[in-house]
Amino acid sequence: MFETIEYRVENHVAWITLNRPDNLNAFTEQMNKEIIKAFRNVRKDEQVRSVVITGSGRAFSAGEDLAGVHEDTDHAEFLRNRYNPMIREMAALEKPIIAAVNGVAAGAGMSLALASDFRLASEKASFVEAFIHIGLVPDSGNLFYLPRLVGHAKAMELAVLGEKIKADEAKNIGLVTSVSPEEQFMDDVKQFAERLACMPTKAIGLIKRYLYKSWDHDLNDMLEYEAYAQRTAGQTKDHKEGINAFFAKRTPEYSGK
Ligand code: T3D
Repeated sequence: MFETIEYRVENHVAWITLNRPDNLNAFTEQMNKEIIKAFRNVRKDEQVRSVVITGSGRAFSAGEDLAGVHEDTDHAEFLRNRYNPMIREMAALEKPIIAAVNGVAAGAGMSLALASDFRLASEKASFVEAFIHIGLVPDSGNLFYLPRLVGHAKAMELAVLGEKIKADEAKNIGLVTSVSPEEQFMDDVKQFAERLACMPTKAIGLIKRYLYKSWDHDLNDMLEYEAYAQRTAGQTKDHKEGINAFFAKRTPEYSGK
């Protein structure tokens, strides 16, 4: 079904693995399309309650496959057709996305990690805003997410200087949630993804939707959005289960409904 990625679902977690290890999982048009299709599968599949995106081999992703970039490439159309739909799909997905950054994340590979809701890093992970080294600007949502994650000054430094940062520094600047030893990394990712998949999925989706809204709305708007979101969350089975479990002094069993 897929040629450039692998897709599987296990314990309510969808695993998307970029699978062009010989090219450091650099993106091709087909890979962009397949990633979008995989995220659509996640959206439609009620069994899936969290999603992990990672890379096979030593890299997370080296960004666009530069073999496919030519002098006459229309860069705007390139982005509009291939990358922007992928980033929009991720932002609109009301389930948590975890980027399991196993190795280098460069260019649009870094953008993919930034557009995820959580970034977990292996000690082998690194991040590089590679665009500047080929005279381009960060794209695929990178200029949107980066300053929001690390602040304007750090975003400027990373994007303009294009220096590679290692996992520990990424943790220090708030880019990643955790750094794991290489041999333990996938177990840690699995545990984290399965933990999220057992949580109240609808509430997580609402949190994601309204955190995005908060970026261009004022306090009054947000108070109203929160009221709406809370009414929606308050009507879920998971809310009832949370209250029942609280009074019964037991661990809640959320169904994601
Ligand atoms: O408008 C548009 O153009 C579309 C939008 C584009 C978005 C973008 O992503 S632009 C940015 C594209 N990405 C890059 O510029 C990154 C280029 N790669 C690197 O800077 C480095 O390779 C890495 C930092 C990612 C990794 O460095 P390192 O030292 O671990 O590996 P390496 O030796 O540089 O690379 C290994 C091989 O992968 C090498 O091939 P070889 O010599 O073994 O045959 C290298 O050429 C190849 N490779 C790495 N990145 C890419 C690539 N081949 C094609 N495309 C790549 N992006």
